[in-house]
Amino acid sequence: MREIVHLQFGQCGSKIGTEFWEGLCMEHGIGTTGHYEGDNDHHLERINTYFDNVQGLKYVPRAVLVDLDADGMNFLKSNPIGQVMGSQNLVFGGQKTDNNWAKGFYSDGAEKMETVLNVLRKEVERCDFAQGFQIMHSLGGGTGSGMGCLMLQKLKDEYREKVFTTYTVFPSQKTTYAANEPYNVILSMPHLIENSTETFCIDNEALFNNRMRSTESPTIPAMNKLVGPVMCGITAPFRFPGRLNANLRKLAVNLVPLPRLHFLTPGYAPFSEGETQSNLTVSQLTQQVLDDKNMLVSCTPSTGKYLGLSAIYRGKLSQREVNEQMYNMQIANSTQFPKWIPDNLKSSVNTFPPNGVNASATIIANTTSVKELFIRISQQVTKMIKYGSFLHVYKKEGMEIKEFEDAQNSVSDLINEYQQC
Ligand SMILES: Nc1nc2c(ncn2[C@@H]2O[C@H](COP(=O)(O)OP(=O)(O)O)[C@@H](O)[C@H]2O)c(=O)[nH]1
Ligand SMILES: [Mg+2]
Repeated sequence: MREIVHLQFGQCGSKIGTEFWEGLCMEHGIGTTGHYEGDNDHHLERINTYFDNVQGLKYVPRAVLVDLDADGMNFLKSNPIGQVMGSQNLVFGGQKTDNNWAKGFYSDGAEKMETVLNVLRKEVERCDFAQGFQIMHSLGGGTGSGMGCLMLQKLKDEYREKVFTTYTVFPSQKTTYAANEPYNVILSMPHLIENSTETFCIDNEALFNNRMRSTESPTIPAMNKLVGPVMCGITAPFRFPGRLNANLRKLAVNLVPLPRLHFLTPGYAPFSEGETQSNLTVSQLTQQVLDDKNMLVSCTPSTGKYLGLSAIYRGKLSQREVNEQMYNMQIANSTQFPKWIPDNLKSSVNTFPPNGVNASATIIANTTSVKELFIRISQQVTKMIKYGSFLHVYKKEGMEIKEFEDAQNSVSDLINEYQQC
């Protein structure tokens, strides 16, 4: 069995991690005590990808949960998923990272890293053959961003041949937001560019805009509810039988033709529940899932190019119909598919349905229009650096302005590389 080891960092990591594990427990018939309560052979066939079976009795998420302050722990305690988690895999501290990347990367986070690595090594040793790691975190704060990046570096040093995946939340000025967040993002980016194999981008701006269409004041918990089904959709091929993206490595082969350009934009349909959304046809799902409004990044793939595109349909749908829809879509949008990457559109049907609806579609797009996200962040940083605002917070931790400039240059290079495709 090729296992995946999950790590989550900081407040946002804890919260989207909870959405992920709740979704997985439901889809695999695991109850709040960790016991199997389902009645479908597919539930357990590949459950070892994400769960350890403890003495044939219980299923425990292969997850390491880290936070430098008490936020993550408090949230976990207040949530039924907390009971399913292995208690020896929780690493929580009493510090505050004050939304400061330097504290996560250089000081408080670095001090806790050996403890985290010890927990992690035990998890890896328990695996038959771990295929790789997934990190869930945000880039706006201090723990998820700074310590998440340090973790990625340590993983790469120690487990060179594995696949490193991140589910990365980018901040938006439309949601809870501290003024220095763009700095934390920009400082993280060189690490993600160099050390992540595939990064699933989750942009709070897109989540906010999506929720704005159904409510006047979207809340973070409501936004998080959008993320759970998407992560379940992305990982469904790792967990249930199917033809596409059967593991992390194959996903990278299908979607990442140039190693640095691995910032993937997920899309999903249907985002809303209810009778009319529960039984969508292949044609309706295809139309919705490729709509710019259904993307988890605030960008316009309809004007960009696809370096790769995977479409994962779930439910009792016809593979033939999916192939036809995808073929027609590619013909109609041929300018979006560069000729130098043949065969870069892949689709498959996983007959096992998702939670709550009879059918869904998830896309993972390696679209050049993701550069719009990096341009947005980079422009915010440029303005701040010009006036030197908040830099003293980082200087106090021993950082120098050069590190900010290097990070900005690295993001500019990335934007240029997307532009040249
Ligand atoms: N989508 C989403 N964003 C969050 C959540 N919690 C915090 N954030 C965002 O993450 C950033 C703050 O990072 P946080 O995770 O609180 O910091 P950390 O605990 O130091 O890693 C801000 O941009 C918040 O808007 C969450 O539950 N969901
Ligand atoms: Mg925190």
